[in-house]
Amino acid sequence: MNKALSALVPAVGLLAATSAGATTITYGEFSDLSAFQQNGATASIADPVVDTAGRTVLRLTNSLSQSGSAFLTNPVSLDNQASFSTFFSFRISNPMGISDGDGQGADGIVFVVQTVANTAGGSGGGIGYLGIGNSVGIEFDTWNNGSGLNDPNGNHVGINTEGSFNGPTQAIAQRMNNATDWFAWIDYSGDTNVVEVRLAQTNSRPGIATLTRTVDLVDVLGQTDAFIGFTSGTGAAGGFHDIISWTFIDDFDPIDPDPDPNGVPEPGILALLGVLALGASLTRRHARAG
Ligand SMILES: [Ca+2]
Ligand SMILES: [Ca+2]
Ligand SMILES: [Ca+2]
Repeated sequence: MNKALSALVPAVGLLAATSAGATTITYGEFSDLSAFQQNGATASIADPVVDTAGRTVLRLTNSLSQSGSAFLTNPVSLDNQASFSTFFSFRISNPMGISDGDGQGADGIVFVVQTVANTAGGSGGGIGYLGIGNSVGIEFDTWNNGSGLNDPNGNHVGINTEGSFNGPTQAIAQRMNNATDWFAWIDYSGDTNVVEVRLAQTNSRPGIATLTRTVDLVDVLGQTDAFIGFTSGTGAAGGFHDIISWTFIDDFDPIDPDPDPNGVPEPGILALLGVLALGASLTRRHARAG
C-alpha cells in the first residue's frame, strides 16, 4: 500500500520536453520508483534492487508462480498521432524451476501500453499480461506454452493486443534467459499504424525490425491517454526479470543510443573525417620529410 501511495508522486525530474513538443521519459537506473504503480509480485519485492552488476534495476519478478507489473502512475498522452518510440534494456537471470526445450527459466517480460495503471495479468505463461484488455503488449517470452498461448517455441518475441497472445511472433535464436543484457526498441507510427520491435544483444539499433504488426493503437485503447510499463510472470519455472534502463518518447522518434560505427556517417562527421584524413596525410608527409 505504501508503494501505491508513493507512486502518486509525479516524477517531475524525469520529464523533459523536446523541441518538437514531445515528452521524453528517461530512467538510466531505477533507484527511485516513486513514479511507478507496482502491482502483484513486483510490489512485494523490496526496493531498491541492486543486480549482480551493481546496477539499481526495476525487478518485476524474482520467484516461482508470480505475476507482477510496474506502470508509470501518470498517463502519457499519445496526441502525436498516437505515435511513440521506446528503448529499454533488460536482463533475465537466476533461472529456477523446470525447463522447456531450450533450458531453465520462465516466463519473460512484456512491455505494455494500456488504459489503467494498477493491473497485472495472469501468472506463468500469462507473463503478467494475459487478460489486460484495451492494451498492446510486446512480449519477450522465454517459456514454451504451446499452441494454447500461441507460442511457436520457448524463446520468442510477439506483438499482442487486448491481453491476448494473438501474435505475430518471431523466434529468437539466443536464449533470453542467459543473464546477459538485452536491448529492445519499440516504435509505433500513428500515421502507418505499424508497430516495430527490434531486439539485440548490443545497444546498436538494428536496421531491420525483428517483428512488425499493424495495429490501430487508439482504436485498441479507446483513448489517447495511456499507461506504460512492464509486466512479468513466472510459474513452475522462473527467474529474476529486471529492467535496467528505459527511455520513452511520446512521438515517433526512433532511439539509437550507440549508432553503428560501421554505418554511413552523418555529413558533418564525413567532413570531420576528411579533416582528420588530411591531417594524417600531412603528418605522414612531415614524417617522411624528417
Ligand atoms: Ca510462453
Ligand atoms: Ca508467447
Ligand atoms: Ca525457454
